[in-house]
Amino acid sequence: MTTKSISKTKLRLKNLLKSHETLLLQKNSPIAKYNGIYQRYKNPIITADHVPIHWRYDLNLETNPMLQERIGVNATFNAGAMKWNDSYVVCVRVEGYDRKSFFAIAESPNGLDNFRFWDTPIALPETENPDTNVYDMRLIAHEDGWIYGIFCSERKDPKAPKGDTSSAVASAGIARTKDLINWERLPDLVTPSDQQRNVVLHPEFVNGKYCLYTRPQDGFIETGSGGGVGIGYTDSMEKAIITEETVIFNKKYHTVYELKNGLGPAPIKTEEGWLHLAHGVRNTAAGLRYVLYVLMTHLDDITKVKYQPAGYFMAPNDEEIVGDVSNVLFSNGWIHNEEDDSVYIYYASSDVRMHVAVSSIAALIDYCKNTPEDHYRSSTSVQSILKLIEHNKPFL
Ligand code: M1P
Repeated sequence: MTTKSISKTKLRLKNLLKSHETLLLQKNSPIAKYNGIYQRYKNPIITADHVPIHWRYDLNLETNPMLQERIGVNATFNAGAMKWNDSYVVCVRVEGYDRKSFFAIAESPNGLDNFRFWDTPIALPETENPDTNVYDMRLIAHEDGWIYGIFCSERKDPKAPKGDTSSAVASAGIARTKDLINWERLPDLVTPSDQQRNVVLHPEFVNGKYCLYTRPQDGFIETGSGGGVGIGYTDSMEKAIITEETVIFNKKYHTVYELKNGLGPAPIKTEEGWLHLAHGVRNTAAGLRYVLYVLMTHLDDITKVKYQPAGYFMAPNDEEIVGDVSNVLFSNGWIHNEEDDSVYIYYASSDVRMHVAVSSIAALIDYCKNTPEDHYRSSTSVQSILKLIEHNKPFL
């Protein structure tokens, strides 16, 4: 290397570090459009470019004279979330160029911008049956005092015929921590279903048992005769076994959750009921479309839906529509700020980047109680509009 090229590389490194810092310090702001329910923000809060430079580059110009990126990051999405010592943390699914996902915590002082990854990604212990891929961790601060991370653990299907390099088995992996740094891996959840994804732990004991929301499925992608959001109970998380799984939120013909659905983050307790955020999937000529929807269950019977507004709560918008898996919104993290009752909804678009939208408990309760339900026919949808028009007559 000539002296000229070395100084050019040093300048490239300086600029790389500078532009990374500028990205991390970028302020976020609300977009102009507001529907009275939630406020979207302009910038994605975390992208692949937010991942620390020293996780991707060898910074020693003697061993990396061309300053090549050694380990590429493809996407940062589907993050669990929680409040942590007055700041906001998200447990991000970071996916490398090699298609493997892992988890990493990023922290922000205000939950809206300046998210910065902690020093190192999470070194998640494996079980004796190593995961090929892990993703979509829900963070749940359970009343037993542990923070649980429930995630999808994917392994090649041992029953796949020779030459089938795609068939996989999804199970619910379980880990727990007290500091979000040191994680204890527990055995995967055992359920009556062949496969599980989108499993969520209810934050409180129910009749002295741990309660898990499940998503039974027959195959890896298709839920098949399974599907819907199920519920089951276990005495212990150290050996979590559900023997009976009951579907409580069904998939249904001609809805936004016709093909499949799955719970997002752990529900939030309000005076009116448990607020749930879920994703619904339907098929289109352009492929699957994932949207977010909201529902509320009863405080005294968490298996019963109290309110379920018709249709979607959020759908992919403008630039959110395009990505590795286009037309997807997915959320597995939200934070309730008890001080002002705001709710920060962390969602990913098209399996690529993370965003935030801000709502409040009052707005979500109002949305649940006052948005008409789906009565499953065009004619009943028109009836809902006619009722609103009639109600509005004195105000026109
Ligand atoms: O690609 C969209 C989503 O697909 C899966 O979700 P589900 O199991 O509900 O179909 C998951 O792989 C998720 O990570 C992904 O965002």
